[in-house]
Amino acid sequence: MMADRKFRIGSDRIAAHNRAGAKALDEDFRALARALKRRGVDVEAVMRRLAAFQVAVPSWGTRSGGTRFGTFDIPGLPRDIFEKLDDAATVHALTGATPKVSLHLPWDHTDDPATLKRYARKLGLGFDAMNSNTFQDQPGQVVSFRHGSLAAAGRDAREQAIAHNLAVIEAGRALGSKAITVWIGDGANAPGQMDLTASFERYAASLKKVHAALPPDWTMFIEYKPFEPAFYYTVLADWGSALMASQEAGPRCRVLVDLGHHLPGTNIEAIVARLIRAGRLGGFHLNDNAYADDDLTAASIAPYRLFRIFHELVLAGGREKRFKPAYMIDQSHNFQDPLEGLLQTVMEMQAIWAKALLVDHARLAEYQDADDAVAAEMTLKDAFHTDTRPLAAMARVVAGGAADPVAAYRASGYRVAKARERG
Ligand code: PSV
Ligand code: MN
Repeated sequence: MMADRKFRIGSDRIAAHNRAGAKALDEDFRALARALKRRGVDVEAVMRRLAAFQVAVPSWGTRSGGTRFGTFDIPGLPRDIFEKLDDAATVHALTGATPKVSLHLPWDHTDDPATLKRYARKLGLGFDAMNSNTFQDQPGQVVSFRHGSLAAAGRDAREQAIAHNLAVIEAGRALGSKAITVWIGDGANAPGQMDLTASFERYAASLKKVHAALPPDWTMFIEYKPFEPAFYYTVLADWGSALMASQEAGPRCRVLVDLGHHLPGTNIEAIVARLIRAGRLGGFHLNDNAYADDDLTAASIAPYRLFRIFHELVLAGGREKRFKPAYMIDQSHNFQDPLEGLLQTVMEMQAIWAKALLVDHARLAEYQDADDAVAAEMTLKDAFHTDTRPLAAMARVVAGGAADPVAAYRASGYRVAKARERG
């Protein structure tokens, strides 16, 4: 691997970008910090907590995503998992907030995990949750998942799906990952096709076997989704089923909330609050949706919804110091350069996390106790309407990233250089 011959966005280039915008950022940051101090905000504490906010990049998010009608690749996309790591490292260099990558097997399979781990370490990256895939058949697969995987009526399919998840855990162990995310597409397209009770029991029993194989310091996440590919009935369709399944599977099985996996109008922050209450919130797949599982860029459609979810998480973090859900991006870029989509997402996330950190909890609680709906809502809105972008930009600069990652990325000519390198 000729790591050093590859084009990279180095710290000198990022520093030059930051120098060019330093005066303007400094002015904006100071003005905002003054206004926030007047509101009683401890700006240093907000900056510390903002700096601690990290999110994992999905390996599959570095390539063009698509729809079931196809993908449209741009020149210079990564060709293998090593090049995907190069791109993930670029996102981290520019944001300072994405030190981990989430892999999906078998898409990212390697016969040589030790080399991959070394390569990642050299890039300053680690591995977040491993994702298994029993929602597609792979070439040469012995039993088809056509009629289901972990919940299949056929024992052979179930055992094969369990074995795949165990293999994913082993692969992740070799890389230093600490979690596995399991999403299944099992379900039915016709009423009567599947026994609703037996299918759930089979799923929970399979999960229990995967849970039993977790290394002691591992967690597993299960991801629910209301429909697609099973349009009439999905075995793990909602958070209630996911909570039940996680409780049956074992103490280290947690529920993962993929923001796109909700029907329009669902109050996701209330789901998040309930899962926290049950001690079963594992983490997030961040993205956005207008209709269904659209995999749009996080906060592109509903930034206020993301803010309300983050607000619940900030509150939970205040109550329980060890509360640490996993944040992972799960989105698919059809029209954008995927790296620009990822950079834009991290910028949005940091700005909205900063807004959530600005909520005046004491005042909010007073208004809630006084049943003052208007004042309570305005307290949330005070935080939401604050333009926190200077805080986020400053946090990135302090972390060695770029004040404006998308602008720095565009100016670097990264994709053109990669098109030349990668063919
Ligand atoms: C399913 O829609 C999902 O959200 C799961 O996380 C998958 O693993 C991922 O998308 C990959 O396409
Ligand atoms: Mn997902």
